[in-house]
Amino acid sequence: MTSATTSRTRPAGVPAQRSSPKVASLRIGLIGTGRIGTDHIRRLTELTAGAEVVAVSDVDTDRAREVAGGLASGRVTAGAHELIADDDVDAVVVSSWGPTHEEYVLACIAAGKPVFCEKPLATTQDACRRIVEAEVAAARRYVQVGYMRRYDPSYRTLKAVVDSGEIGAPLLVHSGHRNASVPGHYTGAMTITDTAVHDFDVARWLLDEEIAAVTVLTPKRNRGGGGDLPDPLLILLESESGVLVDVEVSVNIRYGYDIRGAVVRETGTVSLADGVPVVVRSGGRVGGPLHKDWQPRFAEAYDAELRDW
Ligand code: NAD
Ligand code: ISE
Repeated sequence: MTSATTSRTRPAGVPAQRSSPKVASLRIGLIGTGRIGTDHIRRLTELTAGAEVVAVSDVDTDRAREVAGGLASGRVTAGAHELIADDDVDAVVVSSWGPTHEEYVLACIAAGKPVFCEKPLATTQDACRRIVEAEVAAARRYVQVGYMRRYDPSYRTLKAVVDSGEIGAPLLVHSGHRNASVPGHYTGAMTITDTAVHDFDVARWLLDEEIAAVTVLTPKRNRGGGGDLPDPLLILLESESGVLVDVEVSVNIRYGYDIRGAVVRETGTVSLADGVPVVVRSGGRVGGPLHKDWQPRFAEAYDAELRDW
């Protein structure tokens, strides 16, 4: 296999890998060394026992080289398929752009390698189905999708109350997904495939049932947002048993990153606490700092999901 050994200069933001010898580490290859990919490398190298990142790949080869330079023994492979086929790679993280996921996840299943795939699993229904069918045909669980909300302490507490049955059966779920802004390459379709997918996953997980019907409403557009983006969106999901889930997606709301969740049940409600880490009372006002984006809001959840994988 062709590989390019890289400079050992560690760029800003790329962690130093522990150099102490490890016993029987899982050797991980990572495809897509962008924002979350780099953060996952930090998690795997600094926070996850028994894991080692040994190879990386990215179409932006300069970026991949820069990231590999910060790893104790990581290298850049000639391409993503070479990384998946590499005998020194036991398992793969796919953190490249959504439309690339299907090809890489299918290749991992074909190679018999477990894969942690960032959401979305794929960007079309047919592509997702092909992956599910390939995994079923392989008769083994190979794929975990990066739905980190399932590992978030506040969502887990919400689910524990739902599961306890304490306040009756669920009737309605309210889900609010507000992003301060989104990157320039973000498209209208991504409001569903990149953002609302988290709310769809949470609905299925909280209710423990499938979604039977979906309606997407496009209200008056946010004038301050990104050009033609349908922003905000209101999505109505209907579960098999008739629970209604409303999802507000806002992708340019500017005031901060604000994730909301509430379940209305027969004799009470349960909600995520208001998304501020601390409450400040000052100058005749009460409030607090909001997270600026998903990275700090779900930091603990990302750590926990990778450890679990
Ligand atoms: P990013 O643009 O910072 O990084 C993506 C990287 O993928 C880039 O370096 C790009 O060069 C690389 N890439 C593109 N096409 C490729 C290909 N064919 N082969 C190899 N590399 C390729 O984006 P990001 O924010 O890090 O997002 C990456 C993925 O992670 C997306 O699927 C996104 O939805 C997901 N994500 C999930 C969360 C979450 O909360 N779970 C948060 C952010 C991003
Ligand atoms: C991003 O890719 C994520 O997954 C974040 O969790 C989400 O809030 C954001 O909308 C996506 O673009």
